[in-house]
Amino acid sequence: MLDRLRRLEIETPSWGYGNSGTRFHVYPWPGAARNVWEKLADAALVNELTGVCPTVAIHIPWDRVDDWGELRRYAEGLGIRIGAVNPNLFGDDDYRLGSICHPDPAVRGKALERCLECVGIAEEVGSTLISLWLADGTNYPGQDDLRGRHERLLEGLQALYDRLPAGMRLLVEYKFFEPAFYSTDLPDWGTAALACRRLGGQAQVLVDTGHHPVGTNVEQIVALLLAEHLLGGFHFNNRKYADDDLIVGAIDPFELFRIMREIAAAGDDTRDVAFMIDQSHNVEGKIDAMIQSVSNIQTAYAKALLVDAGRLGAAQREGDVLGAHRVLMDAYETDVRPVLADVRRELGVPEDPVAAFRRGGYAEQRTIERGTSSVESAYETA
Ligand code: LRH
Ligand code: MN
Repeated sequence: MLDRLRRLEIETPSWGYGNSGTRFHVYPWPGAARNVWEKLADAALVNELTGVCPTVAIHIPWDRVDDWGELRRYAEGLGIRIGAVNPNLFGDDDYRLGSICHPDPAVRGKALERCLECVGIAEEVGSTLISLWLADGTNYPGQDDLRGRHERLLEGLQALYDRLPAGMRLLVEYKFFEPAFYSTDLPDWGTAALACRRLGGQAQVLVDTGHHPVGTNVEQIVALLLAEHLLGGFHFNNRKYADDDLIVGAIDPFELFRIMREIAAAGDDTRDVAFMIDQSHNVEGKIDAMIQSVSNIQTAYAKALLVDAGRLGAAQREGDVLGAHRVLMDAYETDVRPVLADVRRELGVPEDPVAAFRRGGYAEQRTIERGTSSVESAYETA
């Protein structure tokens, strides 16, 4: 159990360290990272204080630089590596009606070019993961041909897949709505799984925990994708209503435990699963929020690894419904803070990394170095 807990690596998102908000307002945070270099420095601090975050995901063009080799060396100099490369196919005027599903072949071509650029970037920074989310969809019935958009989706994904070098994986992320409000071209795990099956072994599904209708049994989707060897990774966060991108485990820690139970039970089947965080910290500090998120995932995994699989299996086979449920709850209700403190001592990191960050003067130092940079929200730039 301790060994699996020690080996759990969690990737943090570059975009989680910068100022972010909603369409209503972006509240600037003192000392927040302003560019990819500062985002990497903050990611390196999270790794230094947790010992389990050796990679950071980047988003293109948000994190574009002139010299990818220089960025790679800078990251490695900080003791971290560049992880998943995310092509941004939503932040451009041309993508009003979609990107690879757009009616206009010229726009579809532009979107594919962005994806192929990211394949090149991944090769330069030593990454083996292209993490693709599409905002593509429609807002009104009749706006576009739904079957036509699906065919364009498959065509575009195939064109990207055919250009993946050996050893590089395409993670296909689905989301049931937003920013499209009538139809989304990659709305659910089924559409993503069918597309990945059609593409081949280098394509797998990415489960963003905030991308399901309320009430969805996310751990069952995880179990199914694991059974089909189609689970490529997670974007961990939490929500109460929609894609709220709150701190993972902050709203429903029991759901996170149930998800990590499927991971714990799957053993080696999860060796290639990318555990990544995808959050935006709109009203709180970015770095300690990220550290808390890492800690929440570790807590859920530790409890999940404590489940007595023998007793659980026996109760399930005997049809002892409550007995089986109580085996799970025994683990969930176990205080794993002592176990986590042991693992952190072995890793040579603080027993309470959030407290260590808060008393370490890191926030104050960054505020002095970086000041507070204001960002305008969508409405304010209107
Ligand atoms: C879409 C999403 C996607 C990212 C973005 C920052 O909601 O989850 O993974 O590209 O957030
Ligand atoms: Mn996501």
